[in-house]
Amino acid sequence: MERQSNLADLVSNAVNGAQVVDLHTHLFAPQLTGMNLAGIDELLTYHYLIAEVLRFESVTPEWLLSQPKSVQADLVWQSLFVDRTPLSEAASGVITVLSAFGLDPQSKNLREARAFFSARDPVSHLDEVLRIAGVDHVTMTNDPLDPLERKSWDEKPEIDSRFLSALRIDPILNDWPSSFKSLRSNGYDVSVDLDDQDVAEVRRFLDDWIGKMRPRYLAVSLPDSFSYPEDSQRNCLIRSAVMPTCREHALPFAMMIGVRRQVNRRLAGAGDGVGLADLTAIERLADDHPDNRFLVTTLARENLHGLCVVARKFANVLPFGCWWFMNNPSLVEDTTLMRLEMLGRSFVPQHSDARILEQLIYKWSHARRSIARALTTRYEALEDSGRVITKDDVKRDVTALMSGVASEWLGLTC
Ligand code: RAT
Ligand code: ZN
Repeated sequence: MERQSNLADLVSNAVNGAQVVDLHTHLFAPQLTGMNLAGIDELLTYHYLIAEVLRFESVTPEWLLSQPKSVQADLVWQSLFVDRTPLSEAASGVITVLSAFGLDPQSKNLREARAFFSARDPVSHLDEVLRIAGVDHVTMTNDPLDPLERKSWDEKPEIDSRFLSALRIDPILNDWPSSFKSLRSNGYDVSVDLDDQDVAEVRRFLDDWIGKMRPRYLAVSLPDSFSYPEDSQRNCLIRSAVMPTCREHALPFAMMIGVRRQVNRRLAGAGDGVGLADLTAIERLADDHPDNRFLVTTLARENLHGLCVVARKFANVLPFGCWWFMNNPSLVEDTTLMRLEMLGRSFVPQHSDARILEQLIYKWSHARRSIARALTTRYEALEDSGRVITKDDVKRDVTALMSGVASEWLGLTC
């Protein structure tokens, strides 16, 4: 069959023109003051780049991390962008951002970029970044045990409606013996034992913060060793506090599985690794809780196929994003193609995980390229089988993938 010669263009125009709902970032609404990161020094000291520069420079992590941000950024620029070609995904992302603002990506120093970013008005800069990135909604990661963040929420801010909240509960689920003390100091009558009364208090804590933050989901990142069922404090909390709370408030539970925290402590925020998880935990959890919905992503590439199989068995499991070490164009394309083949369009191909505002620009423009390529491959296979792909087919699928499915799971469409 003769192929519509412009199929690839049709798809890439549709994907590039689609507005995005970003399911997971580390950005904050402007009203949550003191938490927002932006500008060239932040971009260059992103923890992905800190790990990379330490592969080339003979400085110790302790020395590098003790320097002011501007010194760290100068070294990263010199090492990864001037002395070498910025080949890695994280480095090429900075090039995409500079180019988007008409800044010289070949510059020998950061003078021009620093002057540019420091002259920006924060309000119009935010608008422009969202416009260039084509992002409608940005989901934050909100930690009620972070003192700075708690203070902001307690002031009852009127949050910019483009920002959605997500209640992140890592410390509670991953380290109860320490986090119970934080809950106690916030007025919850809990003990290290985690008895019935403690669980009731955790539920009160979650209810209170759901009331304050109005989150779109509850979230946790989990180690590769995560297992369910299991006799552990984490599982007791998931079963007796998280599941009923999510049901009561009609919220999904997002699980990001496979991180091995601090495999190299000397690298601090850049020191986390990856491990292969056992996905029978998700099967059992989804089976035991048919009335709960689970947003799931895994960090190990080898887990992504298994996750598709789990999602085929459990409609209450939604695979999302190519998380962190998976966020590389080749892996995003590969993963998206596999998910299309196994799940149709019932998944969310990517989230940005942006920590620095301008990263939205590169994370989304790069993801769009990979998603468009994967979708084109699927359409070509369909055309080879005899189905004609129309402009309307493309628009409908692209809208679902870039915003529709995420909107539905985030409750934006009700
Ligand atoms: O991608 C990242 O920036 C990681 O450091 C993590 O923040 C990860 O995305 C997470 O949410 O735990
Ligand atoms: Zn993240």
